[in-house]
Amino acid sequence: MSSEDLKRQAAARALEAVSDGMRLGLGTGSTARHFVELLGDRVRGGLKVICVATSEATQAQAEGEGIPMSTLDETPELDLVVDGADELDEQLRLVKGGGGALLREKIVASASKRMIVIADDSKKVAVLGRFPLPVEVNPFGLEVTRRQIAAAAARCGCTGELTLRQRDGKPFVTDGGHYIIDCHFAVLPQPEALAAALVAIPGVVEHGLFIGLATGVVLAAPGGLVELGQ
Ligand code: ABF
Repeated sequence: MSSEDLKRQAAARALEAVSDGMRLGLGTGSTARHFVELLGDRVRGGLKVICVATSEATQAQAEGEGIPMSTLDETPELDLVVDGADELDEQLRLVKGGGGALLREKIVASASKRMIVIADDSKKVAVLGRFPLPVEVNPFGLEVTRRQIAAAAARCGCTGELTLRQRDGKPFVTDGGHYIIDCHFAVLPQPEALAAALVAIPGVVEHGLFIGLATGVVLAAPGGLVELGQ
């Protein structure tokens, strides 16, 4: 079974948690893309949902599927958000932001009663950090912020290269107009402490550590589905 097959299997399982009248957050990334496609099929079959996207890319995809869309201002309370992740551990702590949508993803997740993460089983790790931690930063004072991230991370036992994410030879710019610094720490020994230290930095807008937000995980492995939480 290919990686895409596994992602689709996880997405299909998460779709079983969706019922008529739900207010949904729609995630970003290739796994969430499968979920939006499958949700579109159900909507065309008569399922009644109202959805909020976590990125302009997902907004466009959902509109193309004919899924009724809203905004967080119109629909500030969601029943469920289904999203991908770059890494997750046994405690359902996540690293997200590889797709650059971490800020809206975290805002949408914070507005939702439940968050189901869908992924292939390669995303589950014993210790977070193998995936470079994305930190969304304001472009103003970038070098100051970069140094402050490095110092704060060092106080939390993290060291490694901090790289400004590029696209087509220019800094990658998020939907929110910010830059992303990818932190190659290899391991995150104290995720909670690191999360708190990063948000205290003035130039940091948000970071890719999602702690206490995921309520369930559906992992697809060649041997079948593994579900954690709810
Ligand atoms: C998004 O899903 C991002 O936060 C994360 O980087 C990505 C995972 O992408 P994929 O499902 O393509 O592996 O939520």
